[in-house]
Parts: sequence; C-alpha cells; structure tokens
Amino acid sequence: MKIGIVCYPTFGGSGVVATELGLELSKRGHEIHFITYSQPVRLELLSNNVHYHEVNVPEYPLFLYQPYELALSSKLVDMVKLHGIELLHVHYAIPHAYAAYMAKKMLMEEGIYVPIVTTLHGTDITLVGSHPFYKTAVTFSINKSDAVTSVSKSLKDDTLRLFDIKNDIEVIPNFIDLNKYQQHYTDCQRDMMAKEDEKIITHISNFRKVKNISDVVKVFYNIQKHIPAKLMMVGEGPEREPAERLCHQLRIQDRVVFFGNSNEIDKILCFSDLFLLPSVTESFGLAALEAMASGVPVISSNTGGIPEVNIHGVSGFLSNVNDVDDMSKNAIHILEDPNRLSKFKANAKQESKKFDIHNIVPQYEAIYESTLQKC
Ligand code: GMT
Repeated sequence: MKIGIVCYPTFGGSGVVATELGLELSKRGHEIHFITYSQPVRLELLSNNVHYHEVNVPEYPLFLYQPYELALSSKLVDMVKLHGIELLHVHYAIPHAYAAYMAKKMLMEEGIYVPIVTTLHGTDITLVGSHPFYKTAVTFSINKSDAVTSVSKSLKDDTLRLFDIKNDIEVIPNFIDLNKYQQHYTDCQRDMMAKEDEKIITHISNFRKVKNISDVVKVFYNIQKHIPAKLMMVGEGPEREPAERLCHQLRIQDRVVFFGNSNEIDKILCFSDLFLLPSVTESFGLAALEAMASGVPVISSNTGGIPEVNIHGVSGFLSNVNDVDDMSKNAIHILEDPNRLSKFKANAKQESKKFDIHNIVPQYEAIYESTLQKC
C-alpha cells in the first residue's frame, strides 16, 4: 500500500508512534510518505520506501496565526496526486483529521477517493480537543474519518464520553520495538552517571503541566533521603525551569541531571533503576512502556491508560494522582531490596512484550485493508 502519514514531528508520543509505525510498515513492503512541517525526530533513515514531504507555511504579516491547516490540506492533495497515495493515516486529531477531510473533499472533486484513518493519542481528546472552542470541529472530523483508532481503552472511553461520536473506535495500543532495548547493564556506561551504590531514577517527558513534574522532584527528594540516588530528567518544556528551581530549593541540585531532549533515551534507560510518571492525565504513557522494555520498573499515577501498561505490583506501582507519599513509599519498597528490584525489573521487561511492534503493526494493516475495501 502507499500510505501518507501525518503527525507532529517533534519529541512527543504521537509523533514517535507515527514515525516508528511508518518505518515498520516500510520494512513490511509498504511505501510510506511522511507529510509534516519538519522531519520527524526519529526519522533518521529515508529509503526507497520512506519519503518525507515538508509542509511549508509562508509567513504573511496580515495573519496573526499562519493558516497551517490550509497549507497541510493543499500539500496532502498535491502528494496524493503526485505519488498515488492510497490512504491517509493522521495521528492526533487536531488539526490533522480536519485538514485530511478537506483534502479528501478536494480530491473527490477530481474523482480521486482517499480514505482517512485517524488515530487519537490523548491530549487531542482529553485536554485540547474537548475545549469548547475546538469541540465542534474535532467531533466533525472524527465522525468523518473512515476509520478511527485510539491508543488505549481508557482513551476510547474518554472520547465516547466527551464527544458525540457516530463512528466505531478500535483500540490499537502503542507498541515498542523490543530489539532496540536489548542492551545489557554492562554496556551502558552507568559509572559516568552515578556511583556504584547509587540508584538511578529517570523521568522522560515533554515537561508540560500535565506531566506533574514537581511530583517527580518531590518523590525523588523522599527517595534520596533513604537511599543514595541520582535523578535523570530527560526532555524539554515549560516545566523544566520551575523543576530546576525546586531542586535548588530542596538542595538536591547536585543529585539531579537535566539532559534536555535526547535521541538516546534507550541508553539512558539502560542504566536506570526506576522510572517516574506521576502525570495528571495520560492516555497511554509511551515513555513508561519504553522504560519497561529496558527492564525499568515504573512508579506512576493511575490515571487514564497507564494501568493498561504499568501493572500494579508487577511492573511497578500505581498511586492516585498527586499522592507523593504513596509513590515515594512504593519507590523505596522496590529499591531497598536488591532481590525485589531484580524481580520488578524482570517483570517490567516481560510485561512490555505484550506491546511488541510485530504484534501491533498488523492491526493497523488490517484497518487499512478493511478501510480500502469499504471504499
Ligand atoms: O502530551 C503528551 O504527552 C504528548 C502526546 C502526543 O500526542 O505526543 O502524548 C500522548 O500520546 C502518546 C502516544 O500515543 C501517549 O503515550 C501519551 O500518553 C499521550 N499523552 C497524554 O495523554 C498526556
């Protein structure tokens, strides 16, 4: 199949999932066209089967907001016609599903029919999409998609609760390429980051409010009072600076490393002992799955789709949002006993296998095939 993939190309779960999906589909013989405003961060290898088309939005002083949807739908029409793309798979409803619908209508005027598969990722539903200013257009574009998928059962339930949806929504969970996480502890250069007796705690996110970054710091503060430890903070976003200030206030700044964005999270996870994800909402928690695939247990909140990934008492522990004391207690419980830590590490790795890319990607292929057959 010739598939056009639209996503946010930045560091963020939906863009990562869309890029990894496209790359895996290309390995399975499909021709993939990424259509985005810059090259997706994990799209390192272009090949005969993988193409990237940049959406340009010229600046014009009249516009306070540059019309990205317009540029995207024009580009989609042009690329479908030029490359014979058979299907568009858009990740994150806003504004991608809307722009794809416009492209589909324009193409129909020329007798070309291109179906749209929309994958809902989380904040496009729970935070942004359900805002009254967007809700009408988001409902419309979900209902006008030819197929809709969501990355967790919890997100499907949220979508049905928050919007008036006429379409079926199929749950296809996020996935992981386990081969990327096969490094062994000894390959990781752990000694560069911490002393032998120190535990390494890691958090990876886009440092937005929803990630509850201050709770990451507070949980770590409690941990290091009992167990020698270092905190690795990976990612960039508006909450990074407040978190750095909090570390100074708590006088733990020399125990915390802020890396910024990284393309080497597998290396950082390789030497980590515990992963923290105390989010306020989280449709899935791809970062938690990446940690588990590296054999890192997860201390998380129990919000949204996280309980579908992190299994309480097996791959880690779940607590109510903002329950810093419970998260700290659970973290110390795992870290203080080497046998228990080893058991949780092995369990985390085992649980991640449920989300193996090779089991999940065929579910998308099946959706593409059935959608194309319907049209
Ligand atoms: O806000 C984010 O975390 C980014 C956002 C995105 O669209 O990139 O992440 C969402 O999609 C990820 C991939 O499906 C999920 O793993 C995240 O849980 C989800 N984020 C939230 O729901 C907050």
